[in-house]
Formats: sequence, C-alpha cells, structure tokens
Amino acid sequence: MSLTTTIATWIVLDGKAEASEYPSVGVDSSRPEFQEVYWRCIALFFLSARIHNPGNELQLYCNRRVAEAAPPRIGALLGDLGVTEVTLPLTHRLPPEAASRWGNVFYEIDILRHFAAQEGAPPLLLADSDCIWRRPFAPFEARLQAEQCLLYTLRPEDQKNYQGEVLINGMSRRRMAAMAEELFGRGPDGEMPFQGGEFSAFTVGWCRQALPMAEVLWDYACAEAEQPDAIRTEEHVWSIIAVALGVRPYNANDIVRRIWTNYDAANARPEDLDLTLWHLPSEKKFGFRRMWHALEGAQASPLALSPEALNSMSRRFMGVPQRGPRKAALDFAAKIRERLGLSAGLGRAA
Ligand SMILES: [Mn+2]
Repeated sequence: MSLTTTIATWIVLDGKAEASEYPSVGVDSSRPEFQEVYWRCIALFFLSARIHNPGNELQLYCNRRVAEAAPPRIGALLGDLGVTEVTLPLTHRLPPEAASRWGNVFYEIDILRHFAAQEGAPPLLLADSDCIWRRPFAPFEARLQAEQCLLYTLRPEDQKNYQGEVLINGMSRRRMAAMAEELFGRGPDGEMPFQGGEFSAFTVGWCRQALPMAEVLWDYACAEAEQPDAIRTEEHVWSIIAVALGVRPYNANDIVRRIWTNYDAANARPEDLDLTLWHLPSEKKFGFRRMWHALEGAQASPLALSPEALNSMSRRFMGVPQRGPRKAALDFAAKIRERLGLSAGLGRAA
C-alpha cells in the first residue's frame, strides 16, 4: 500500500435540533444557506488539493450521503476529482446548552476513531474545509513519517488573549497544561503551546496512541460542560494531547497558516505566498463564494486548470497577501447585502 498521505476534510450537516452558531458563518447551522457556505469551501478545498496533489487519495467525512446532501454540481465535482466519501455519524456532540457555538467540532474524535481502525493505512491529513491548497504536500511526507504528527501551533500574535489565565475559546492554557500533566503525566516544557484545530496530519500508529486520550478528554468535556475554563473545542483536545505525546510545537507552521483577511484583523503577508495551505476563516462567504461561482460559470472544466492558474485565482479571490480594490468593494457590498437581507427577514417574521 502506498504511504502517500490521504488528504481529508469533513462536514457535519446539522438537523434542526442540533443547530448551533458559528461566528464567521451565521446563527443557524441547520439552514441550507449555512450549509452551502461549507459545500463551496469543500469544492475549492478538494479542487485545489487535487490540482496540487494529483497522486494523493482525497477523502470527505460526512454524517450524510454526499449524493443526497451536497448541491448537485458540487457532488458531481467531488466525483470527478475522485474524492472518496466516508459516511460517519457524529457521536461526540456536546449538549446544546454547553455548545451554543461550534456544536459539532468534536466530530474529529469520530474521525480519529474511524482512522485508528484502518489496518496499514497511509497517514491522514485532516484540515478545515475553508482552506485552499497552494502547493503539493509531498515535500513534507518525510517529516510526517519522522515526527508521526504535524500540528499548526498558533503564535501569540496570531491569537488574541494568549496569556495563561485568559480563556481561549473557553479554556485557559494554564488549565490545558494542568490536564496534560495530571491525566497523562506530561506537561509542557515551557509555555503551553496552543494548537489550531484547522490542520493535523498523523500516522495510524500515532492516532492509536492519541485516540484513548481524546476519549478521556471528551469525558471531561461532557462532565465539565457547565463549568468555566474547561474543554470546549477540538483545539483544546489537540493542544493537550500534543503536549502529552511530545509533538514538537510549530512543526507544521511552515505548511499552513490561519490568515485573516477581513477589515479589522487582517494579517496576510507576502510570506504567505510560500505556504502550502491557506486557512481563510473570514473568506467563507466572500472569496470562496465568488471563486466557486467564477469556476462554475466558466466554459472550461476547473479540473483543467494548471497549478499556476489556480494559484493566481486564489490569490486574487482570497486577497492574499493583499486585497485588491475590486475585492474590497465586492466584500463591502456583500456585507451590506447580508445586513439588509437579515433585517428584511426579521421584518417578515415580525
Ligand atoms: Mn476554519
């Protein structure tokens, strides 16, 4: 079996009862408009993954069948790209009162469990769907084999409120360090590194060590759901496990970066052009939407794009390292339309 890494992302399609809020997308994750935002990201994630990584297996984890859940053109594209579908129910969901935001991010534990059971599988690279591939992963295969797990560690300047006592999405780094030490006997050497949940790559062997730890942490997340300073997101789980298993901090930071391209917090920079993967949380409803529509409306098949042509599109549509005046105007107009749409909707309801 080939040892070439499988490139994967995931989507959980919430029903009405499980809906929760995702700050950069919207208030109700069960609505089709909300889910289409993610489907467009998935389309561009896999298109860019395929164009830059023609030999890698591509995998989509989803709690429903793609054929019945995806917009038809995106479902068809995934087929053309050779994306393998893994239908996997979400079994790790915090109770709604504990998770008004990001209610389904512990799906990654379901994915770990599924992957750990694969005999002799090649490594798995699991990324958020709001990521765009810019280069092949091949140069990092040897590092992944050597280190067994690669993670993206947020630098203090990339993360607001980085100090020990401050809660990062609901949990302090001090508490993460304490849990690693108390539960697994190994804390951080110095500062507690905070791992971004948007990127992880690991071997089956590493995953089999991590999975029972993730299950223990999941039990704590449930037991402490009503408590302040406790596990709330997959990032907390990744951060604790990484320390406990001695993953070298920052070992994927030359591969991927969380790039903010919106008005108040923009941090894109020229060096981002050297990265392999861009994580673009603020482009879900802007760059991803427009780039997908541009490709969908084009005569030629998007699969025929060269890596260079694709990169020049993603650079322009995502505004990295700089947002051009046309994108700035379109983003602004889209924001205004969204506000108007929202208030019109409220007006009808009232
Ligand atoms: Mn993301």
